[in-house]
Amino acid sequence: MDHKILTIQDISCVGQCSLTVALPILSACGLETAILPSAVLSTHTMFQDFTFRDLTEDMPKILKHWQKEKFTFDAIYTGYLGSSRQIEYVKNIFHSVASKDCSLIVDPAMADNGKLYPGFDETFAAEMAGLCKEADYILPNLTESCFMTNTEYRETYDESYIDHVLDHLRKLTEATIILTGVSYSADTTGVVVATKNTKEYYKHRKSPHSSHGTGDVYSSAFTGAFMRGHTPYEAAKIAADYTLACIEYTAKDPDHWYGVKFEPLLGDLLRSL
Ligand code: PXL
Repeated sequence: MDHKILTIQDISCVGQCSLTVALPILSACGLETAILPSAVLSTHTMFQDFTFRDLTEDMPKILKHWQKEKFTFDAIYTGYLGSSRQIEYVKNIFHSVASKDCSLIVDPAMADNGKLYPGFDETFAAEMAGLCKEADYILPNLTESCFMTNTEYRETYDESYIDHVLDHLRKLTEATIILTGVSYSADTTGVVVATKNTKEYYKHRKSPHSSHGTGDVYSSAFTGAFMRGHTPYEAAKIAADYTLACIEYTAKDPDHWYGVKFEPLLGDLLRSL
């Protein structure tokens, strides 16, 4: 039977992030994808003067209709959420429309480079930690991990620091942890995939360029590969290779600062599945 996914995150109309990334990637992976927009923004929040329409009020009504139709989903993948109250609704949605073996995949998209995105505070980070507690798979970067576990954020570190962060995350949740952007040397970075008593590291080349929205490309590709039957580690590796290729492709156009050009490389992602 084909898998059905529900993804819950915002629509940033312009900016190559959240739903405008997740939907094309998951669809290209051959997965039927339903969406629940958490908010509609004119652009993502790295632009000045963006508009923001919060769709929290619509969520219970949408859920009620879906329950009447008896819709269920085999995975629920959440990204950027607009408010603390939305996190409560997302928990509710998960309990109401999850199929028997549904995976809850949470990307706590709220922070990077040691800082929370505009509009978020530590209370929101604590609520997001509550959602990660209920998840089966979480995809935080190091900044998000530190905010959710009240751990000191470091720019440079060694493996013992990462083990310390992982221990805090393991106390927070029983989910499989996919910790992104773990870099032990200037020209390499990678992803750690950890469970209660396992830890694997996939190391790859580090691009000197950073692009906005790479986390969304990564989490969407991970979800696509995982739902196509790959193990979490294989899916983490497929997503890392694809994201790196997208960053390097985007870097060829130095004026393109606001997002990742993931579209021309979708064919490569499909061939790796
Ligand atoms: O890429 C994460 C993201 C998603 N949605 C919105 C954002 C961001 C990051 O800044 O602003 C609205």
